[in-house]
Amino acid sequence: MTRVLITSAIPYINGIKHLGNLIGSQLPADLYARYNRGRGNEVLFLCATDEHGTPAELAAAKAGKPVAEYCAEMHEVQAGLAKGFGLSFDHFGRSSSPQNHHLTQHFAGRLAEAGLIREVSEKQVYSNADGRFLPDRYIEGTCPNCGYDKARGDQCENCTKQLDPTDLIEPRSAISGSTDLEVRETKHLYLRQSALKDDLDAWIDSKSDWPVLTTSIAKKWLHDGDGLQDRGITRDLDWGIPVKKGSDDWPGMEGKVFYVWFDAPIEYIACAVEWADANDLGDAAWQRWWRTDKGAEDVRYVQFMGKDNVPFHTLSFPATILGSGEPWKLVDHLKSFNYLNYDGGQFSTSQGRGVFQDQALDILPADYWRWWLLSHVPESSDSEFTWGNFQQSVNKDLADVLGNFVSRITKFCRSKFGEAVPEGGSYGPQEDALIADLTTRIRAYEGHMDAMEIRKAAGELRAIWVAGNEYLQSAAPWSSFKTDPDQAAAQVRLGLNLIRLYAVLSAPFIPFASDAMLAAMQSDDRSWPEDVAAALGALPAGHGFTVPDVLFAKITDADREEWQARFSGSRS
Ligand code: B3M
Ligand code: ZN
Repeated sequence: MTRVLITSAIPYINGIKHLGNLIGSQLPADLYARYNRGRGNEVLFLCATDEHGTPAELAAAKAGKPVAEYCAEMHEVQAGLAKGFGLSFDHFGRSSSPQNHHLTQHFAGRLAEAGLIREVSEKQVYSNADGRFLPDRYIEGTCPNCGYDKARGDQCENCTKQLDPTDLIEPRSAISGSTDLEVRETKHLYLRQSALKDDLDAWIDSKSDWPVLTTSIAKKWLHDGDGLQDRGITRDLDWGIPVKKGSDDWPGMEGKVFYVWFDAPIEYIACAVEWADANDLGDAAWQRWWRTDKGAEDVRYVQFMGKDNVPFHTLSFPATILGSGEPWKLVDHLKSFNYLNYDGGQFSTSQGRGVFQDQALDILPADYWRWWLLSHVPESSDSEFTWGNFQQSVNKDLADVLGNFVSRITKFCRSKFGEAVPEGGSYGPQEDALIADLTTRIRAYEGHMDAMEIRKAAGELRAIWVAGNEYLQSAAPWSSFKTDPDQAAAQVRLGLNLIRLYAVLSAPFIPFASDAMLAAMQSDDRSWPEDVAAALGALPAGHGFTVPDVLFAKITDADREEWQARFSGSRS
């Protein structure tokens, strides 16, 4: 049994996320977690809310709430939506947790001892109109690298370049819009990433199986221009983790906090501690996932994230871990994604453009979204959500192929044999051919899932559903029943067993429908079909079942038109 540690990028606390955010990390991570559990691996799947930094402060100010209160409330909202989408986190933590405060300060202390932190007296943007320094997102301006005019002070989301606020051309305050800005002196801590460049380079070179999207971004920031730059890890903000060296004060750093991108990845570790604490498991329980001196050398650690997060995960966070000199687990595989666009443009949180998670669940069950998003995940390039494509995919794949199969076989059996798996007859050449075909396809499906080739996996799963439909069409038990009821019984028995098999195979993509199918088959046998012939005998003759409610309702043209209009404008 393999042990697999899975983390999804932790979403900012600043409001309800759109579907582009969901498919950019959490949903693929959940797919992989569910698949690995299904294969019998031991999984620890962690996610959290990213609660510090300017995004949290700005959102709380907008909501007119103290930031701690805002974060606590929004964490519950995000946790509820995650549950609604079936995200099967073992723990959904908070980067503002005491555990993360402790660990973040611990790492800073270790890095300081290792000589990897330097104090820099630097010039920072001060807004006269706002009466404060303007770090990160409090400043917007034009990207010096690509010319994008809404670049933020920490990063350009257009070209992914990590920025410092003073790099921006024509900067303005994100609070007041004021351009009455001046530069003042303030002291900050810098992580000497440049001193770790060779270690990072060698580590990335050792990852021959990483997607090109991941390594090319990392290599770019290691080698382009002046190479890897040292990174400011403190900010002049009130809300955040106070700057300390372990548990000691850091002279000259009073009133400052760590930069959100310093503490957010450390939350991946702290989240495991929160999980162990919440379940009273003791330190050994989390250490065996995170400390290579305490058992984590056997763990396979996989991270999921959008492409804009790659530099932080391939350079900054590994620099923190390597620089600590302690035996923490480093990521083994990093799966990154392009962007999902919305109906001819971009999803936009600020403009309320696109479908947000709460709205999505208001109009349709989670599995409809899961299936479309995962089967159209922006893997090798950006992809686009359109209502037409969504309607077609749901109606065809889910309703016509899978839903129809389940409905036909259960209804036919009920009407001719009653609500139990029929006995009589035996599998013949046609069934053997189906089993051989399914065996090939299931092995291919496993290969794609192991490799995290999500679109290919979705395509193979769809082909597995189609194979059952085609079998049913050509076996035609409704005809054979008239001449050879025993043969029809064997065909129906196979069909009912296929429903259970489909439930098991499909669970990572559509867990709610999978549960409904298993419930209808009155089975909780979720064992993975290592041997397909055996799996198709799991429900013996005489085993009871019920005809499930419609698994997937079709999306009508009227629905599609209404939703398209409703979500085109701005969110109210
Ligand atoms: N919160 C950005 C994002 O949600 C950031 C990820 C942190 S991962 C440690 O895309
Ligand atoms: Zn740019």
